[in-house]
Formats: sequence, C-alpha cells, structure tokens
Amino acid sequence: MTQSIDSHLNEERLFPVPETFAARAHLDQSEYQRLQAEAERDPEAFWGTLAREHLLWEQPFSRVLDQGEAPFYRWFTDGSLNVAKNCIDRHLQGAQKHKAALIWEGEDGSVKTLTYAQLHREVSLFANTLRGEKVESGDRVVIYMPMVIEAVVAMLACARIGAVHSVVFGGFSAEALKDRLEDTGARILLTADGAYRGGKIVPLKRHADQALLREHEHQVERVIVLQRTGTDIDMLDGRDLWWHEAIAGQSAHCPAPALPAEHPLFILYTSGSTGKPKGILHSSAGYLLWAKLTSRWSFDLKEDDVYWCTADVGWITGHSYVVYGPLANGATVFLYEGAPMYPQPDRFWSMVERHGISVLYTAPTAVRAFMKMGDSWVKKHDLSSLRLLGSVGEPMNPEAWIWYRDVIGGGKCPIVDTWWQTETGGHMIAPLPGVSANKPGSCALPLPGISAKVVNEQGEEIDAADQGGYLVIDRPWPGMLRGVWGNPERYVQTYWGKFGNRYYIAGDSARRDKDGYFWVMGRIDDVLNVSGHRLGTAEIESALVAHPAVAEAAVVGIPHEIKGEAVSAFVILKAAHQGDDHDQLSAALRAQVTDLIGAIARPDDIHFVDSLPKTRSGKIMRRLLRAQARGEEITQDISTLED
Ligand code: 6R9
Repeated sequence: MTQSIDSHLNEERLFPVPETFAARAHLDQSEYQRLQAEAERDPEAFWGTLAREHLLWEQPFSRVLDQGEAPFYRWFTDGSLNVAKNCIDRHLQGAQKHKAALIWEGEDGSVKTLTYAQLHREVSLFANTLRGEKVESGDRVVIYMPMVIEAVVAMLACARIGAVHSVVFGGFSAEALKDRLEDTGARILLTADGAYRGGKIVPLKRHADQALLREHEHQVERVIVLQRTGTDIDMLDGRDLWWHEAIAGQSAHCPAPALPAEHPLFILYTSGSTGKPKGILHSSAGYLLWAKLTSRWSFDLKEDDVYWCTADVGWITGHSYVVYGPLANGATVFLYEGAPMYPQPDRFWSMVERHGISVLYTAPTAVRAFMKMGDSWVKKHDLSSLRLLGSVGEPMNPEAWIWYRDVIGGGKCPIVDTWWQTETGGHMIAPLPGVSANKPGSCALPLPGISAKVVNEQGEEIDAADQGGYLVIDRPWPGMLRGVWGNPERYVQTYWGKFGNRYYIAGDSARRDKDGYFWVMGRIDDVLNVSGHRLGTAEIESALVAHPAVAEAAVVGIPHEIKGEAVSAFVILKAAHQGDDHDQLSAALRAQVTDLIGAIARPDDIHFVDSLPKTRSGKIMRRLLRAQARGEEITQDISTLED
C-alpha cells in the first residue's frame, strides 16, 4: 500500500515571535540556521562541539559517534563524566551555591526550598546510604515515591554512584510495580509510607508490600521507606528501613566517580499498544547533553527564571525537564506534590502567582481540563510573571492552544509545543521561542541537529502539504534510547525494522506544511480508514474541540459495511454547556466537522461522556475506546490506565 494519510484541516493563524523575546533569546533565527547548517555539513563535529562546551568531562572523549553496531549507536564512548556532578557540584562555585535548586510545595500548602549546596548535601548523604547497602555501579534501584524532594534526591544519588534508577510512577498499582521490579532485577526499592493526592492518601508502602510477596520473582532485599504521611504501615524486620534512620550518621562527603559516557543512567517503562511495557534504556553523557541543551533552547532558561514543569518524575518529562535538564542548566525548579485541582480548580494559578513562576510546562490534558472549568478560576490570579508556556504529551487542539495563549499567557507568551517521546530523551520538534512563529496545533520545526522526515509506506519522503505519513528521524542523536532493557530484538523490531534500519520510527503520523512545519496527526495505530481515506485522529478531534461547547474529544474507527470504517466520537462538554440538548449538539458537531474537514470525517455517532480513558500521564487511550465502541473485550495491557 502506498497510501498516505489525508489532511483536510487547515489552520492558518500565525503568531510571530515577539520581538522583545527574539532579542534576548539563547537562540534566534540566524543562530538556529547556523546550527542546522553545521549539523547538516558535519554532524559529528556539530555534536562534538556542543558536548565539549556544555558538559563537564572527567576524561574528554576523542570519538563522537560509534556506528559499528547500528542501530545500537554509541556516543562519546571513550569519554567519562558524572551526571550528578554536572547537575549539582558544577553549580557550587560562588553565589550560585546559594541559589534555590528546588522549591517544593506540598499538597497541604507547606513549602520547602533547597539551595544547590543543600541539594548537594542531601544527595551525598543518600548516595552514601546506597553505598552502605552495597549498591554497586550498574545495579538497578527502583523508585516508587510521591512527588517530593526526596524522589529527586534519590534519582541523583543513584546517578552519583552509577546505579541505574527506574522510577515507577506513584499512581501505579502493586501489579505494575511488581512487573517492573521483576524486569529490572532491582535489589533495592525506595518508597514512602504514603502519598498525598487530592486530599487522600495513596498507600504506597502497602502497594509495595503486595508487589514484594514471596511468590513473586523479584530480587529485592532492601526497602527504604520515606515517612511522608504518617500512615500506619508494616515494617518487615531485616528488609525495611526508614529513610531518616538510614541517612542518619552518613557522611555528607561522597565522591562522584568518573563513569563511562555510555554508562546506563536509567530505565523507564513505557507502554506499548500491545504486549508488556518496554523498559526504555538511556545512558549518561548523550542523554544529559540532550536534556540540557533542549531545556536551554526550548525554554530559553535564564538566571532568574522560576521554572515549573508539572510532570511527575515517574514520566520521561519529569526525568528530562524536572530533574536532569534544568538542574544541568543551574535553574530554579519548582515542584508540586499533589493533584492539579486540589483543593480548588485554581490551585495551579495560585502557585504561579505566589511563586512567581516564569516558565510553565504542562500537558494538553491539563489545559483542556482547566478550559472546561471556565476562565473565572484563572482570572482570580495575577499571572503576569509568566513569560513562556510549554506543552507536551499530545497534539494540542488549536482552540485549546488559543485558550492557553490568551487566558493563561495573557496573549504575550510564546507557546512551545514540544514533540518528543520517552525514547528520544528530549525535545525533537518544537517552535523555539526566539526562532519560530507559532501556528496553533503545530510543533513547528526540528531542533538543531535533528533531522526529521515524513515518509510513506515505502519509506519515501512525502512532499505534499496535505498528505501525512510516518514521522521518522533519519540521523542518530545523542539523547536517543540505547535499547529496550533485556530485549535487543524488540528495540530493532519496534523502532527500526519497518524501513530496514534506515530511520528511527516514532510510531506517530504527521504532515509538513508549505513552511516545513510539522503537524502531528496522532498515533499510526489510531489512523482511521473511511471509504479508503486514511484520517488521523488529531484533526477530527480538533474540529470538535473548536465548537464552543466542547472541552475535549476523542475519535475512533468502528467497522462499517459500506465505508469500511465509520467515525465514532466521544465528547466532553464544558461545565457551562453540560445541560445543552444532546440531539441539537450532535447535529451541530457533525455540521462543524463537515465544515472544517469535510463530509468524509463526519462522525456517525457521537457519545457525550464525563471522562475519557487516559493513561496516568494524561494521554487518551483510543484503543480502549475502540474496543468499547466495537463491543470487544479488552485484552490489551491496561496497567497505565488512570481509572
Ligand atoms: C514526552 C512524552 C510519546 C508520544 C508521542 C506522541 C505524543 C508527545 C506531543 C505528542 C503531539 C506533541 N506526543 N508530545 N503529540 N504533539 N507535542 O509524552 O513521551 O509518554 O513516551 O509519549 O506522545 O504520540 O509519540 P511519551
């Protein structure tokens, strides 16, 4: 089959780069073009220069890229460094030492600040604790903790001594934790008695106990438990230790050894659409370089920014843009422990105001949820400290984008819609704030050094602006995954196999417009085939969200005798429209999709729902809706499902 994916939705709004922004940005148009040209001419020289300039090396590298076992690429192989030293010790010179590294707000409103010097001390204490537990370089440590400072400390302590962390999101079940403990073969588990979430306590330690039942095939010998909620828990003699007791009496001096550039840094599980979650493996120098550069470029981080990425450290966004990227840049990172709407829907805006947040990075799911609640919650607060807004996780529907820009950003902040994946380590395609004009719903252009393309089933580049295909990356980059933990075949087959190892295949569909801007159309697996027209999910959903009554929408294909597939839509209404007549609305929405896209995409049925099945990181799980709409039994992995 040579068919590409049809695009019918044309979003023409354009918001130029604010001039004041371009003048001060780390990257402007000419610098961006210079970097792209350099990367094109000599990729290895390009990456080598950046790696020397931006990382602190113990042993400099002489070799940039080893392609000997492609697609298992290796970077900076004969160099060595320490990731934690790059994120902390580097910033202990002069006044920076007393700069806030982390500002944390608990769900109960308590606030804690840690300077770089204090962070250094906490990480050293805990790294020595791990050493005392005979954790050696390369050993796996599973972290199942709330969004508290100690979770960041635990990650950096592992990095400091070369242990490989695997963070399991605190919202995951005992079962999900058990699978990840078994797959990593970790000997140590770090957890807490409980986590606060939406005014309730999530019993983390109890989940951990269930995951650790004797009949399971884990290797855990030691559990270190942070006291957070004071929940009554069982402590198993000889296995369980309190965090505060474990660090008592440890030395605050902990040498940071030089580790090889390719030393594994972490494993993070990501759910495939079929089969077991994959343990995505990232290594040290290349990952850190990319997390650092992309934080600097995309968020234009400056000395006095107070930066907040709302992701939990259980996701890649939390790894790259709460911990490694911003700290490597010496930034001040804000962390929030709890639920976004707790105790009221203005919690986020109250924190932006009180902490003077200047850069905010969140997900479309959150933006749509706030939009659904209405503007009044936002208007209660002074958000003038904001200067840049970021988005990640899903395509941003243009109407949600406009709301984000106008209502949250006061019409003055560039919106940086970052397309990337757990596997890519950091941002790949984004409108850099001093470089690219914004188009609502587009993630714009590849970052310096990144070569992205859209190709058809044959792997040939598509050049028509109204045709989409596979989004692929055709040159290796330092932040790329190094494999799937324990399963090299799955790495090759999932990400490279289809086009004979020529491209990294992201699994998303996308198109490029006449300016070369990328528009992500959804996951390839979710593409609908209506009367022979292949349609991505994002455009139809955006056409629905463009209706003033709609806050969020998801579409799936259901079998249809004549058309092959018909469009079935699930729609969430804004709070102010919940009482509207459904028949009238259905007709209006069908007309709206016909207007904006064409009759081909008109939904056959529309379901008004209160919620959509989402992953814990807020992505709509269309495969579950599809199964539901088709009346099929759900057989896929649902360990990442929210409800
Ligand atoms: C960082 C992260 C990756 C998938 C990716 C794509 C979707 C992420 C997006 C986006 C459109 C964006 N995605 N960012 N789609 N525009 N700005 O989310 O990693 O959890 O591995 O998910 O998320 O479908 O392939 P991960």
